[in-house]
Amino acid sequence: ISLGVAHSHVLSSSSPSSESLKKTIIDRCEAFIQKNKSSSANNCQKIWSAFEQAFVGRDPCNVPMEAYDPLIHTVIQDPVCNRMLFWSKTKKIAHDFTEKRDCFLTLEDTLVGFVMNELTWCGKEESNETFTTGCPGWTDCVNNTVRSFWNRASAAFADAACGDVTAMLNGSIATPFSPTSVFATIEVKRFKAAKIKSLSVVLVTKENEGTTCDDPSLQDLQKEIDPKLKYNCKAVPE
Ligand code: AVW
Repeated sequence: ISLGVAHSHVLSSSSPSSESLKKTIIDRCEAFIQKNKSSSANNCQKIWSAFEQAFVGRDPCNVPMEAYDPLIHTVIQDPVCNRMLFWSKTKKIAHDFTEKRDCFLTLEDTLVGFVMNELTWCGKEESNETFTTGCPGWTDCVNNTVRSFWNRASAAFADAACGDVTAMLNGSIATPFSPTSVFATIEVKRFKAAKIKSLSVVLVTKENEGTTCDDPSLQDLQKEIDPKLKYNCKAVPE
């Protein structure tokens, strides 16, 4: 069965210079489709065009997440019920885990997430060019090119969530459910009780230290979700 999953250890992901962003994106897109036959209905050239129109010629601090709607609508992606893994402040450990276990899938294991992972890009007003340096950072302005992309892609990933959903959170920090994270501000808010049966939090902890499943921020998470959705939390040593 083709699972629609690609992992970074099997596919190369070179880092681009400004002229080759297009090449990097198309190469990654084609490599993904090669490995994930269920994605073969996608056209990488069309995906590039839809991506590019979101930010080229725009002030890089004034790209709302909706600018990526055409991109999200262009990508054909099967939902993968029961196997979706959300994460917050656990980027490395969550991806180390999904690399080893083909059953779970993060946003970065889907086509758009895989293609844009770790890239920086932006445009400029009154210019046709694409830049990969000198772009605003994550917190420099709210509607920056890169952050709006991840907000939009995360929204689409959460919209598609179904069955039993898992979230890997960091038990070594004071607030594992951080109210300013993408997980809290975008993803949890989009979880639909009609499609999702349960949310399982995996709280990654250092042996016998850090926060527990009783943490107040996790109680906030429980309050945020629809009461029809089953909630459970398990502390797991790293
Ligand atoms: P995260 P999220 N400066 O670990 O819940 C620079 O907080 O937000 O997890 N880069 C930043 C900043 C910042 N202040 N904040 C976030 N980032 C970037 C998509 C950075 O690349 C997946 F579906 C960091 O590694 C997960 O379920 C990344 O955003 C969820 O959203 C994640 O920050 C993870 O987002």
